[in-house]
Amino acid sequence: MSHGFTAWPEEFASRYRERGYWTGEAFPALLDRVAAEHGAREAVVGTGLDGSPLRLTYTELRDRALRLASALHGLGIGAGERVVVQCGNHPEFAVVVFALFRIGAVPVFALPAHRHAEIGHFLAASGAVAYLHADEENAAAVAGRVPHVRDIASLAGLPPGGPLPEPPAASAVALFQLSGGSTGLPKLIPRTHDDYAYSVRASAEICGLSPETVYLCVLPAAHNFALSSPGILGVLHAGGTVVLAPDGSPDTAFPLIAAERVTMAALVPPLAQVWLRAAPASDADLSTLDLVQVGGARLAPPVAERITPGLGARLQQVFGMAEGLVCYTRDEDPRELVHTTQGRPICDADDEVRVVDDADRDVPPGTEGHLLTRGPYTIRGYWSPRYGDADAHNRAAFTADGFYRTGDLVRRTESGHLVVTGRAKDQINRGGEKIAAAEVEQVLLAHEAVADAAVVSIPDEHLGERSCAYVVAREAAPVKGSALRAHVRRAGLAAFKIPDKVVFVAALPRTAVGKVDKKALRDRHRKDS
Ligand code: OOB
Repeated sequence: MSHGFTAWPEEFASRYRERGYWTGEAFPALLDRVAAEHGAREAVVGTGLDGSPLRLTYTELRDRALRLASALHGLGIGAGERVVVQCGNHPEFAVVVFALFRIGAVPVFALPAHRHAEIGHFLAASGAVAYLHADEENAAAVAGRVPHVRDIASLAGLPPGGPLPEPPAASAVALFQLSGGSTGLPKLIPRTHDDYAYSVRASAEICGLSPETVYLCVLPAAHNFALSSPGILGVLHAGGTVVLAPDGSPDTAFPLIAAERVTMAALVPPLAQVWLRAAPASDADLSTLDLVQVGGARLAPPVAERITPGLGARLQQVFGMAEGLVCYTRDEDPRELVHTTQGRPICDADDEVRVVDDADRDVPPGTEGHLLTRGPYTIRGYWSPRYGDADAHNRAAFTADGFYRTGDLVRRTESGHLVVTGRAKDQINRGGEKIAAAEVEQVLLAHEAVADAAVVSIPDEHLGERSCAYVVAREAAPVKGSALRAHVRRAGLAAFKIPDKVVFVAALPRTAVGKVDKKALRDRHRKDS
């Protein structure tokens, strides 16, 4: 498992241990600790995979996780082996995750929206031994490609598999998150117990979580924001209650807030706007809601200003990434900063942030530049045993001294807060859902009628950005935009990656060095609309 994993240099690892960020407590020990402390309190609440209400106390969560751990161990799934997990927002999600943690197997967190092309890629790229799913269609499409394809709902029926192995070391890789991607297929992001647990504990503290916290999880549970910032794991660390909602619509979420006396929720900006529009007309009691986190995509300051008056809760902006760095606005920040910045990093002393120009030279505060970062919970390389540490992608995505090139353009205020001003990576942020332009372009180019294609972001009032495919058609084969959209769907990609708009052009604009000029395409869209 260490094969393909880029470790922190020893000098950094020992500093992170000395300073107490890496405590040596792996997630199985965390669950034991909270089960001992808060045993009878409710840990996870929601609709079970069978459609009926399911409420698990800390003791029940621990017991179910241990039972499933034994069963999975009995199937022959062992330490260090990868398991692609795709589960909606159900209490069983937490059971599966802690079961895998306990036997040292490493979940690869697919999102519910992912379809068979993506799942197939995750299975192959991670060398997974199992796919645990809640989606028959995907399962059928990848059947036979891995030893174990199992419906999560059926796991409870597995026989116990004997005594459990030793729990994993905290320095081991605990899980894989997926990159939003900019160069084709999503990359695997290895997160260790030590580094992930630090980000979870520190986030829980920054957000003031306690056993009284009732967290409504409306974003996909497996996404880094909902899982760890502080998310599900942060709330469980603090002894609070996680309420898993199947979706974030006011019709679903507001009654849950009232019934469960929810104190906190995490939203992407488009959802925050939907909640703001729905709140005045709703008769649900939202008065327990105390903290609303908004992140994943740019929150416009005028919307930010409306959160507290409109929802009766404090606002916290969250700017994070699955690769590591997470920034929060703080309670003590002046309102102006909470409304106009995306916060500052978790770790004052050791989240190192550089803002640089195109030649990697630091720019002065207040000037826009590329955000580079390294620190106690930011990876030093994407994972791939096939490429190893010298992988060309890693050489492009990290500096020689280990800073991650986030691809975000930011400006740093004198106070150390970051304002996200743009993006250098070739990605579309569709209301928090990330689309690598190259991944969709490759699928479009595979269509017989397509000679050339470029996917760019276009502004959207509701989602912030949507995707637009500029397509050069082969003359001999006339084709419609709708046919190309259907082609992307048939290729087995998540629905959010289907181009929102298709525009046919005679040729794509090129830069002096012959690359597609995406800025010219975005400018052109602005002029045409
Ligand atoms: C979160 O993680 P990812 O991996 O899905 O996406 C990371 C990217 C960032 O590099 C940035 O481009 C964008 O999403 N982003 C934001 C943002 N938060 C994320 N852009 C502007 N404003 C924000 N507040 O999206 C994520 C992970 C953990 C916590 C929160 C979000």
